[in-house]
Amino acid sequence: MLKKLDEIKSRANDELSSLHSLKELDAWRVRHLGRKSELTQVLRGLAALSFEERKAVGASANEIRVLLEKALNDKRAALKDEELATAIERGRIDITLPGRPIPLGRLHPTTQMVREICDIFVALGFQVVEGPEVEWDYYNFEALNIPPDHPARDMWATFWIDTKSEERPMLLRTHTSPMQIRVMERTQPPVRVVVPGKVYRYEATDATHETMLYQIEGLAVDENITLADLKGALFEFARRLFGEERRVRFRCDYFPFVEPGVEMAIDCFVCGGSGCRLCSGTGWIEILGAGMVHPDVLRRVNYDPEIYTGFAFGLGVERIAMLRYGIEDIRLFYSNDLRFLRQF
Ligand code: FA5
Repeated sequence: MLKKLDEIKSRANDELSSLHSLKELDAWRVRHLGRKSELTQVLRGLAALSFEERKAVGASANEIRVLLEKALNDKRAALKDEELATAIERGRIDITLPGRPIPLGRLHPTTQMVREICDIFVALGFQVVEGPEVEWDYYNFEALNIPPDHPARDMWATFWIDTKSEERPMLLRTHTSPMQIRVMERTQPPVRVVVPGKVYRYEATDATHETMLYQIEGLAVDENITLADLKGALFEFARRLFGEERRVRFRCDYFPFVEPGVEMAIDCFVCGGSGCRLCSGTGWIEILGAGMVHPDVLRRVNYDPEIYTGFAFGLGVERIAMLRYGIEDIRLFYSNDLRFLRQF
C-alpha cells in the first residue's frame, strides 16, 4: 500500500510539472485530490486495515495530501503570474514606433534672397535694420530732396493713406530710402547699414512690375568715403552673388537724394556679354540704383557734409531673384502657387 502511495505521489508531481493553464490545473486537482481520486479512496479504505497498517498508511497518505495541496497552491500562483505577464505583454503599446512625419515648410524664395543678400553685406561690415512700411511723406520724399511739387515724385507712383490731414501726409513707402534718414537721425557716423523690407507702388502689374515688392537699401557714411568705396563694395557684392568672373558697369542715373547718381549693371551671366534674351541683346543687366549721399540730405540730419560723405544704394529683391533663378514673371512670387514655390 505504501508503494502505491509513492506511485500516486510521483505521478501527481510529474503531471503537475507539465501543466500550463489554470483549467488544466483544476482537472489535476479533481483527479488527484477530488472525491474520486485514488488518494481519497486510500484514505476511505483505512478502516479495513489492521491497526499497524492503518497508522503507517494513514500518516503517509495525509502527508501526501498536504504536500499535493501545497504544490497545487504554488502552481496556481505561478500560473496566475504567468497569465498576467502575458496579458500585459499583449496589451503593450510600442512607443518606439516612429511618429507620423510633419510636413516641413520652407522659406519663400524672396525671403531666401533677402537673407543671402544681407549675409553678403554683413560680411562686408554692414548691420541689418528694419523700418516702417507706413511712412510719413517727410521721410519718403521731403527729407530726400523731393518737395511736394518736385517732378521726381512722378518716379514713384504712391499709395496715399487717407489721414484727413493735409499737413502731415502719410503713405505706403515707395522705397526703402526713407530709412536712410531715420537711421542718420538716430545715430552718428560711422554708419553702415542695410535695410530689407516691403515697399509699395501704385503701378499696373506686368511680368517685371508688382505693386508690392522687396527692396534692400544700403547706406555707408563716414569720413573720406568716396565713389571708389561705392564701386568697391558693390563690385564685391555682385561677384559674391553672381560669380567671381562678373564684370560691372556704372553709368550716370538720376535720384534727387544722391549726387552723383549711378545705376549699376553686371555683364550677362548667360551669354557672357555677347547678347541674349535675358539681357535683351545688350550684354548688360541693370541690378541697382546708387550714388553718393547728397550734401543737403546730410545737412538735414545734422551731419556736416564738409566732414562726412557717404554712399547709398537700393535694389529690387525679386528682380535679382528672377535673374538668379531664371524666373520670367514677377507675378509668380505672390500668387501662392505651390508648384512654383516648392522649387526653391
Ligand atoms: C529706388 O527706389 C531708389 N530708392 C534706389 C536708390 C537708393 C537710388 C539709394 C540711389 C540711392 P527705383 O525706383 O529704380 O529706385 O527702384 C529700385 C529697384 O526696385 C529697381 O531697380 C527694381 O529692381 C525694383 N523695382 C522698382 N519698381 C518695381 C516694381 N514695380 N516691381 C518690381 N521691382 C521694382
